[in-house]
Amino acid sequence: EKMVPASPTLQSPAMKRNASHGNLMSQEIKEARVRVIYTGGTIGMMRNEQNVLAPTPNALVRLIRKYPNIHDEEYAQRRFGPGASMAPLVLPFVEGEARRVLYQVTEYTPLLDSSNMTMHDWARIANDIYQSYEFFDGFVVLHGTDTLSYTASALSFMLENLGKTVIITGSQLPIFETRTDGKDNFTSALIIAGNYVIPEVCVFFGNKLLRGNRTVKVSTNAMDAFNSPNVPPLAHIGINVIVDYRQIFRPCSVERFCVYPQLDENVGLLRIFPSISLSTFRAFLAPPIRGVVLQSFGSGNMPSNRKDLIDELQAACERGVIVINCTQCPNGSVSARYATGKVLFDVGVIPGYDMTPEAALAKLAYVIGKTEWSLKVKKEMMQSNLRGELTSMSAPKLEDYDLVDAVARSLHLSSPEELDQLGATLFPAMINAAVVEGNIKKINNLKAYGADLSGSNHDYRTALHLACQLGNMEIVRHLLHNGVSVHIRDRYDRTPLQEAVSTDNHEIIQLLISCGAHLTGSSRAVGEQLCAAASRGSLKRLQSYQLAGADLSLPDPSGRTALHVAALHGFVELVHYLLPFMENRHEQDFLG
Ligand code: ASN
Repeated sequence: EKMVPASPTLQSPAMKRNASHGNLMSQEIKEARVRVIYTGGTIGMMRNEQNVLAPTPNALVRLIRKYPNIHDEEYAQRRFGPGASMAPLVLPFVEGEARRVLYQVTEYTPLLDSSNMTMHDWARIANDIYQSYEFFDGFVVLHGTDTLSYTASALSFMLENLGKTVIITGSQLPIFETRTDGKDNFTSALIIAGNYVIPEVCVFFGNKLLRGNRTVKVSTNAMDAFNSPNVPPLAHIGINVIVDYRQIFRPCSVERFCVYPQLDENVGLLRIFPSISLSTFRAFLAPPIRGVVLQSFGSGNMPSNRKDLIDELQAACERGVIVINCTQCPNGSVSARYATGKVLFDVGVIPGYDMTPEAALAKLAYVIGKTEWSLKVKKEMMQSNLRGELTSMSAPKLEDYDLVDAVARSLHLSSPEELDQLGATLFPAMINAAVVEGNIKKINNLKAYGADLSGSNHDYRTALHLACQLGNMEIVRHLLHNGVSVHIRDRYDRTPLQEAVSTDNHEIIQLLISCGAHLTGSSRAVGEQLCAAASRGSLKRLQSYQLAGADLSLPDPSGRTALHVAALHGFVELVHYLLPFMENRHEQDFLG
């Protein structure tokens, strides 16, 4: 089953009633669906008999249902019928956002203090996101703060070609307490996951959205517990949500989303300190270790007068252990500026640039776990920017905003907010003009000027919507190779894939599908479209839906399928085409 709302758990009897009776209520404000994976952490903890905080099973959802700020019971009752205890929760509509967020919470057993989490728990989260990927617009993972940065880093690597928003959050004080950061963190994460396509594993904490693999926990006390020392936040939440689209890291490979959960656990963090003993050092590097994050001093330095240690490192590298050099400083990058640093590079240690120790460790576990990569490729990958986790020295600098600046000057606009606003208005229009012209050079120029190629206009339509509508395969391919999102839905809920289906461009449909695009909307609506195509005798449209992944046996609201309609109109060719897709349905379905 591929359609988002057709998920069995999300389609209650009342939803079906509303849809089949043409109830327009749900159409007034569009909805987004977010899956919440609740793994544990302070956010859902309560005090136990010993008066310490511990996870409390089966409490979070029960209590959320009573909090009108987090759950709109009235809307839920209208939408799903009274007493539907398994129905999704509903975030009250937030003024200024495009969609109302429906969310479904999956509570893990056992709930964990994140200090108890292991790599197996990371794999469980990754697999759960994978299993339900097409049913939801975005994902929120509720997690303890202690090891949150490790999980965020690991997930960023394990979720390959991610196209949807994944946000990990938690809190310093439980959501049930009078003073809590849990409520704000949770609701903001839901709003962003449901309304913004940010194809990264992010961390939301203290009013900031951070790239997950750049985060570190910096405070045991402050509500602002996480920091991203080497890159600015992806978004800030004040009265409004302000996303910095230029910071978003977009996968540029035309491939489908998948997960790689096989991590290698034989990795470790080795923090150098003055007078570290050879025996400690040697014990750490001994088999079965396969990857080591060497946390060196300053800009990547090591006591170069300790030949005993350097020899151990060289021997380890020669045995095939991958040793990656990261600094102990929270901020900045390693480089071979000093003799004490160069000595490491000379014996085969790899630079980790400005990766956090958490990201470097998770990346090592992922890269070493990749069975299809040779040792050489693994070493190259450790130094490459895979998910925005490191700033390599060769990264090109973004050109200045001079185009927008010129317009801004003539309009007498000057503040950074005004410039951003102007860019967000001008760029989509200019990119669209270049798409209409079919001018790839212009698109590239605009990108160099700082335009976000996934940016949308006031109808939330992107350049990819337009290129698909126009059927320009070359531009579609170019946009996809530049990381443009396939999942953005416009004001009328249309995705680029729907544009390609509506214009029966099979080549483009196939390309979008290979990039992870999928149909959205209810299965009933697709059934209706299939019947409409059959009534027009349009074989091509039926083929378009089939290529887009639709089940051609889906019925319309009256229970008729495209085959019924084709038979009724005597379209023999269509009947022949459709029959093989009806295998799963009972013969009786077609009687009469
Ligand atoms: N010990 C807790 C945990 O990591 C801390 C928290 O969530 N604030 O699960």
